[in-house]
Amino acid sequence: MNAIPIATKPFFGQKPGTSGLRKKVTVFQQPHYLENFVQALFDVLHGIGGSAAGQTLVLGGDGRFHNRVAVQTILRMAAARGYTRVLVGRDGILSTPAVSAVIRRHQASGGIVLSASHNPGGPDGDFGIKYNVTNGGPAPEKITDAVYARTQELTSYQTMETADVPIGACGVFMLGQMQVEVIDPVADYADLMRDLFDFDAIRALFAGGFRLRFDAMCAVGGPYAKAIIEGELGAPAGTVVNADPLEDFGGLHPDPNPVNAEDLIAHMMRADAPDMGAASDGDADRNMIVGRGFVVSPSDSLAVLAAHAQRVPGYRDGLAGVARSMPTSTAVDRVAKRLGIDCFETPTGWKFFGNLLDAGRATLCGEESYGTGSSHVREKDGLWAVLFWLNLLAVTGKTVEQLVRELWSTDGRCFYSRHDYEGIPTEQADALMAQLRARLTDLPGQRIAGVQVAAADDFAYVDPVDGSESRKQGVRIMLADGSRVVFRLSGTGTEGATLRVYLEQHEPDVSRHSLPAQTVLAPLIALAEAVAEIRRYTGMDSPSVCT
Ligand code: VG1
Ligand code: CO
Repeated sequence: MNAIPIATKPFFGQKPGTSGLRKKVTVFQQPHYLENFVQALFDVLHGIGGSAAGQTLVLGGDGRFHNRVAVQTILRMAAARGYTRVLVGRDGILSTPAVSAVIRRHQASGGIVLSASHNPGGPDGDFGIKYNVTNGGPAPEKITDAVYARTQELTSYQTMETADVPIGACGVFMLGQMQVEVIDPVADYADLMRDLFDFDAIRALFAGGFRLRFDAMCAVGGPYAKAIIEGELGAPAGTVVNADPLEDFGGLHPDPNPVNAEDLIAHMMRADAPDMGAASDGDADRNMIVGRGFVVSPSDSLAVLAAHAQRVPGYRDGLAGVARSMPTSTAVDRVAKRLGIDCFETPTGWKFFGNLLDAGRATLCGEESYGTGSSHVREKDGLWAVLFWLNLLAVTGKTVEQLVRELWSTDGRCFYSRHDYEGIPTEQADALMAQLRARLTDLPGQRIAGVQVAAADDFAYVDPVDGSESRKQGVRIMLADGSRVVFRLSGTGTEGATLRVYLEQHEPDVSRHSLPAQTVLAPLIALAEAVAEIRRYTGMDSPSVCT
C-alpha cells in the first residue's frame, strides 16, 4: 500500500483561533478541507514531504457529528505520512484532558483532538481540530501560525486508499505499515485521577449519603464521569445525567455556565437539591461547580482549590505557583500572596500555561470561562476539578458554599461577571475595538459615567520561560481600587464576532458579600457602555449571555 498524492487548492481562512480551527460542519464537509489542514500540520511538524517514521500520534474527539468520518480521514493520512503508531480512542472518543494524559503517558509525539468544545454540534453545528504537542498541551502560536501559512500554499496532500479501520472495539490493526491501537478512552485518565485524589475519602463521602448531580450535557464527559464517579467512587446510579455522548449533544449547548446549564441550576435551587452540582462541556475540559442554592464563579473555584490544595494527595507538597488568564478575577492572586507563591497572568487560552507548567513554575491554572487544571496534564480538566472539590468536601466536612464564603471573608469577594455579545458583524466588532484602542492614552485620569479611570492598556504578554511575545490580548480599563473592565473579541466562534466584556470589583466588606453581582457591578457596566458604545456598535441593548 503506497501513499497517493491528491491535488488540492488552498482554502481561505484556515487559521486556528484560541483553541484550534473551528468552523461549521458544512465547511469541514467540503472535499479536501480537513485534508488540507492535516497536510499543512504534518508539513510543519515533519518538514514539507518529511516522514513521521518512529513517531506515535494520539487521535480522538468529543464524538460530535463528523467525528467518525474525520478519524478515518486522519488515520489514512497518518499512515501515508509514515507514522509508526496511532493510539485512537474507541469509537473515536477521547476527551481533551484524556488526549493530554495519553500523549504524556505513552510518550507520543503529539495528538489531534477533534472538537469544537463548547460550541453546539450536529449537522448544522460546529466542528473543530486542534493539535497538541509532546508535553500534552495545545500547540503554541509559532506552530499554529506556521500551519496557517502552509495551508495558504498547498497544492496537494498525501493519503492512502484503504478500507476504514474498525474502531468500535479495543484492539490492534495495521493500516499499511502503521499500527493502529484502539484504546479504552477512560483507562489512562482514570489511573491518573486515582494517583491525585483520595478515592477512599470520596467513597466514604458518597457512602454517607452525600448527593451529587453531574450533568455531562450529552457530551464526552459522560463516559468518564460514569466510570469514575458512579463506577469507582460508588455514587448511586443516576448521579451522572445526560451521560451518553450524542452527535448533536441532544440539542444542548454544551457550555457549562448558568445560562446553558439551566437545568442543573434549576435542580440546585430546589429545596431538595443535592449537596453539589457539576457540569462539563463538549470536550470535558471545562467545569461548573454549584453548591446547594449557590453558584460558584470559576475564578472563585480556582482560588478555593489553590487555598486548600495541600489537603489533596496530589498537591500535598504545596504549589510551585498559580496562573490565571488575564480576564480571570484576581481572587487567586490574593490566595497566592497569602501562600507566598508566584501568580502569573497570561493571555486567554490554555496554550499560554504550557511553558509555566513545564518549567515547574505553576502547579494550578485557571480561566474565568469555567476552565481549571493543573500540572497533571497540559489541558484544563473538567472532571479533575469536580474530583478536587469532592476530595475537599470529604476531608473538610464543609459545604461548597462554606468553602467559598470562607474565601471571601479571608480575602474579600471579587465580584465578577462576563457579558457576551454574540453574532455581531465582524466589521462592527473590529470598529469597536479599534476606537477603544485609539482612546487608550487619553482615558487615564478621566471621569466617565461617574467613575475615575486610573489606567488603560492593551494587554501584552512576554512568556517568562521562552520570551515569546503576544500582543493585543485585550483592552483593560483599570480603576484605582483594582476594579477593571476588559474588552476582547472571542477567538472560538464560527459566526460573526463575539465581544466579551469582563467586569471585576473587589469588596472587602463581608456585609456586602451576598449582594447580587450585577448590582454591585452596575457602575462598571455603565463605564463599559460609556467607553465602548456597545449599543451603538453592536445594535444590541443587552448581552446575549451574561455569566
Ligand atoms: C474561550 C474562552 C477561553 C478558553 C477557550 C477554549 O475562548 O474564553 O478562556 O480557553 O474558549 O475553551 P474565546 O477566545 O472564545 O474567548 V474550550 O473549552 O471551548 O476549548
Ligand atoms: Co472545552
